[in-house]
Amino acid sequence: MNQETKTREYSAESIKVLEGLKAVRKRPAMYIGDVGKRGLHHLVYEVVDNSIDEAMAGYCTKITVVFNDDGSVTVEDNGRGIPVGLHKIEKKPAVEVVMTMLHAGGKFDKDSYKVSGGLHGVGVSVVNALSQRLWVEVKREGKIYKQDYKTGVTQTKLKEIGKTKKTGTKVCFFPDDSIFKSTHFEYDIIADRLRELSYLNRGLEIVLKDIRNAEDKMESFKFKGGLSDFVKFLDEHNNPLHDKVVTVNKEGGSVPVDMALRYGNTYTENILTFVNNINTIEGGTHLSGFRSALTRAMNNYAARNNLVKTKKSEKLNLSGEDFREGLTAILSIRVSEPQFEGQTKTKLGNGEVKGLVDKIVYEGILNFLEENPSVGRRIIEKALLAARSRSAARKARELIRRKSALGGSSLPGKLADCSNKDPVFCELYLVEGDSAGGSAKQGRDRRTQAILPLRGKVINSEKARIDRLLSNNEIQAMITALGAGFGGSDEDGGEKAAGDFDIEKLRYHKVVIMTDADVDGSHIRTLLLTFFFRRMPELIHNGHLFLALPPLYRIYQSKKESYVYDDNEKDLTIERMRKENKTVKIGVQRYKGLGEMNPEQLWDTTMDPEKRTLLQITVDDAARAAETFQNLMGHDVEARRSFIEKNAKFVVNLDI
Ligand code: 0RA
Repeated sequence: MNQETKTREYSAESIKVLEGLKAVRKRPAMYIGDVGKRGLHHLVYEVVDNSIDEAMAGYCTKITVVFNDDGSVTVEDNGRGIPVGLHKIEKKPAVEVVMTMLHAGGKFDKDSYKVSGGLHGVGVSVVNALSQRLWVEVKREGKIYKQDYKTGVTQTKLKEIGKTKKTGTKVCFFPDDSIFKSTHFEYDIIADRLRELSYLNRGLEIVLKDIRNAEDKMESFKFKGGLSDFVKFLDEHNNPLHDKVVTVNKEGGSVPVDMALRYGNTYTENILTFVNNINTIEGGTHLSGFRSALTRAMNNYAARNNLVKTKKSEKLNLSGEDFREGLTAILSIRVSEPQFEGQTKTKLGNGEVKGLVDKIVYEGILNFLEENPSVGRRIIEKALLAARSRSAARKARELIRRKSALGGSSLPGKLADCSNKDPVFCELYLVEGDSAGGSAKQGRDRRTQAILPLRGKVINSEKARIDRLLSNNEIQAMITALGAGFGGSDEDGGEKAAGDFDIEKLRYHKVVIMTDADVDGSHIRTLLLTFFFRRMPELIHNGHLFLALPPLYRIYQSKKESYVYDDNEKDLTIERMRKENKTVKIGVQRYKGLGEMNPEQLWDTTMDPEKRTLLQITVDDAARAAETFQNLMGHDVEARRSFIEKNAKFVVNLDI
């Protein structure tokens, strides 16, 4: 090849490089997702990822991220430093190639676990292209080197600027405000991700400093326990069932697997999965492998150690679901060529991964349990409880089903049903207490209004396992009266079966909770709402659930009387009556309980469709509502206290 051809080739390459970075500036969203908050913060992740790679390779122990007061961000690591020697093909220092060529990382044999296609791993050159200014400093082979760039374009030669005994890489960049909607970094967003990264990379220290404001802020994340510490961080409020976290760690091999799990005193599961440090929210093949391994390993352990003692009459089958009740688990794996699928590209598609993860986790859990038999025994005991409650729940459900199948005569004895059989016109009043129930039975319109009196406190659905819930008389009576069955396919893992909840079979299109206007009444109301929200959400989502609004006061003056529903209305009414008739001193009766009203009064004030007020229960944000119920009704007393403190000014409405 003569000199001329070489030069031509070289410049052709250079043009390609420039076009590469121009493309990034032209369509930044293609490379970093968007140019909003997410994209901006992604710049930091991108730079940090490179340092994490160096840590994963075993050469870097500390990464520091600084928000500077001039708006720039510095990321520094103590790794080997990006190589500075001339790149054979590009004829430039390797560091310049890394900083200015798209995907140049691939030219080095060190990013086999980098993510292709996903948002991470697009290369630090993308950050360079989207920065007004960026400089890199490399400590290597006894020297300090520096190079400057603007919008990804090299401004200076790689200069030697000093001597050092240390090694490492420091990148400082100013995000381009002509590209990003805002260039303000949020401390908490970055802190959360850096904390997560340090959990995922055991022992790696990540420091975050914010020197933008008068008051500096700094946090250091370093977890000797890695995922084990992560699990403890997540499940600390769950009353752990065992102190020691179950861990599986298999380095090397084609798919390195790191896993930690612990059981707590809850009825839900919380499993987080990561591939190459990326949270795979949609799961995928690694999650399938994990689930199958967990079930097999636990069942195998239980069998080997004779922990499932079944009587002949009681055939207990421990299912995956039983082993996931109360589980907090984190699975982190490395895959060299991950295929990400799904809506948000966070579902791992690599088929071969399932079997590999399954095998490693299966063997790992078995080994761990053999070495920690007390942990093993407790887990199996918990799963047995879960299995019993599942089977008890099935039996309880079948009982209720059988009762309902027998027809009208099987309706609860306490129910005063209505004569109309068209659900559209029918209402079921759930009434607190037998005495109010009695008044309601006498006062109602018996064609369309059915009354079910509930005795005493209703069971707390947030704290009770399903079997206990179903063996509760009041709950049974409600389910039977409603006639729409209970529960569904997800519990038995099968198809929809006879007796599963079916909104089409609902016998009343209005279900009205009618409780006293006192503390007990509001508690019962909350307990009933919790039951419907947790166990019959369709009732709420289809707009069938209501609260009755009984009056708080009766205000009377000779033969005139009126009912008022709050204190403000009371004052206004008294004032009005005073003006109308000055001579007679006015009477005010405070209703504490529904039972204080006679049947006619109850009908007039609370049940007459012409005059009454019903509040329809709606749920706008299911996740928030779930959290609220958990706070109010769950095990965690501290959470309940803090919720009530935070919402103290709304406490009056808490139940509505
Ligand atoms: C390529 C090769 C080597 C290290 C790196 C890149 C490297 C890149 C970054 C980015 C941020 N920090 C980094 N640290 C290292 C290996 C060099 C060798 O063999 O010594």
